[in-house]
Amino acid sequence: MGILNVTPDSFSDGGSFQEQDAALHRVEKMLAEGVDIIDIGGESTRPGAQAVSEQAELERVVPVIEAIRARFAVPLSIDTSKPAVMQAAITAGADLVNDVCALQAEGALNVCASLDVPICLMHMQGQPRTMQQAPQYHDVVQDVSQFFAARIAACEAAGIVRSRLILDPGFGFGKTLQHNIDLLRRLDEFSVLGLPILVGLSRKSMIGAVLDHRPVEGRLHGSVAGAVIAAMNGASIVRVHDVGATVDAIKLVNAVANQ
Ligand code: 9MG
Repeated sequence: MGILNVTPDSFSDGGSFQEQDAALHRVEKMLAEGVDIIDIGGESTRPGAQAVSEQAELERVVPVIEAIRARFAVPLSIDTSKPAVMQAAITAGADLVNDVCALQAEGALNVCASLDVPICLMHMQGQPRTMQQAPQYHDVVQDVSQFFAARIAACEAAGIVRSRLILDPGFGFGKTLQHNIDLLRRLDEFSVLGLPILVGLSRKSMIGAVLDHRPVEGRLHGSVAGAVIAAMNGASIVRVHDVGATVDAIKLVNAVANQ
């Protein structure tokens, strides 16, 4: 899964021709590098990020989804927690909902029940603005598993069949470095839930922390290593910035796994 952030340039509030053109070029590059799914987001979920209004998010993502859909057949994922954005993005041609809030926003379960697409439920402790202040778990893998079980039950109660769900432990979302490492090492423990696992580690601060506080531009090799470990420990989807390097690495994982 390749990441496409649709955040405004300094001259507009989103949706300008230049931004759309840049997005299409990035999609072309990711396709040439072998991407399988493109995840489109109009609101940053980084620690401390500012919230974006529903209207602004719609204006950023919908024209980009329409433009990509008109030119390319690649599956598109919408990275949002807002029910109205989920609905509009799927109508515009997106194929999957990626929700870092696991459909906990008011109305999200009902909207998704009415949409016939897969949904990624991500675990987060706290809220993006404050989540890294003091994350605490009894046992991070057990606690995240319990969260998944509760969200799967909420989805089923709302009429979303289990087979539509993808689970994501949410690396960096209310986790210390040790929590992230424990999740990556023990990722295979989530396989008992019988659903595909999505992992996003690309360029995250846990990679920088392991590499002696390496800035984001220097995290390519660490990110690829993280994707390889995730794939070897059961991830079906890895969400990345650097598609070409990751595709090569995952081909090796698959060649060994399929022997
Ligand atoms: C939007 N976003 C940022 N990081 C992410 C992650 O790790 N997983 C998913 N599913 N989405 C993410």
